[in-house]
Amino acid sequence: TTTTVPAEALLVTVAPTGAETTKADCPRLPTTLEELVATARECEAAGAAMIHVHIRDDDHLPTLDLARLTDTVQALREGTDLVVQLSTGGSVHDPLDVRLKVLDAAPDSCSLTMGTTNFGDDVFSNPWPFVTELYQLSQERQVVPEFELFDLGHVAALHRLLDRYGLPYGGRVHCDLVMGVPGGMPGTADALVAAVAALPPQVTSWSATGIGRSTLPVALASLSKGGHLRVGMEDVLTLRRGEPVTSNRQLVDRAVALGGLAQRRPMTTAEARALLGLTG
Ligand code: KMH
Ligand code: ZN
Repeated sequence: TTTTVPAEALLVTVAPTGAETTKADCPRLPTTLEELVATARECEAAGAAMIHVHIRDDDHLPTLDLARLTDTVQALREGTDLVVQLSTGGSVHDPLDVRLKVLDAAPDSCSLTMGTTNFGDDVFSNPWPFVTELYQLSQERQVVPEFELFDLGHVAALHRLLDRYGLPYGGRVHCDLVMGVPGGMPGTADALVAAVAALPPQVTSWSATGIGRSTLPVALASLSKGGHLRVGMEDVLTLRRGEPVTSNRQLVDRAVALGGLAQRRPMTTAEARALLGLTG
């Protein structure tokens, strides 16, 4: 049977952990496998259909350890029906060769950032040869990429990639606008409209996330333009000034509520798989 995805269906992706926040600064950040699976289950029940995963080691520090990644994919598949997307971005300190190895953990999807960007005081390195190697590896391994676009230049690079290397595994093209990173495009409705207008014609779906205080303007702009939403403690740690996020579920609940105002209802995991071209 084929699942069709109606326009009112809203993909909510949860990015619960990230690589930047410390457990000491944010004790509620899910950093252990148990915490991650519990968060994933709660967020699925609240309406998320995909999870964007960064993992931590026993000291709660970011890691791309392959055995841990493999266990994580398995645990999330056992505990949830979410589409499992592993980050290939890792942290700004992860070497490119280690980031390529993430695909050995055989996730459903992987993030694929379309260019180098200043990232606060650091540099998030994504040279063109790395982007093309990771892309071709994702095609070989049958992993669906989510193209992460931090800047309008990344949108231009996506045109170039798709024109030269063809469509991703699954035949759909899904991207995520990551806005409001210091060094990337600002988290404003104007920037979102410009980026969406510039997307390549092959793009079949897109979401957006605004970092920090840009989370609400970006979410509202995305809904206005018919886009999907990514939310989570990777991207924002306060619900409003002075009120810390205490669980990823709060952010998924808020995304679902905003979607409801825009007459969008959360997409099922089956619809998310259809959206992304994940058949089996
Ligand atoms: N942690 C950032 C340096 C991704 O997951 O692919 C990169 C990042 C993007 O979060
Ligand atoms: Zn990430």
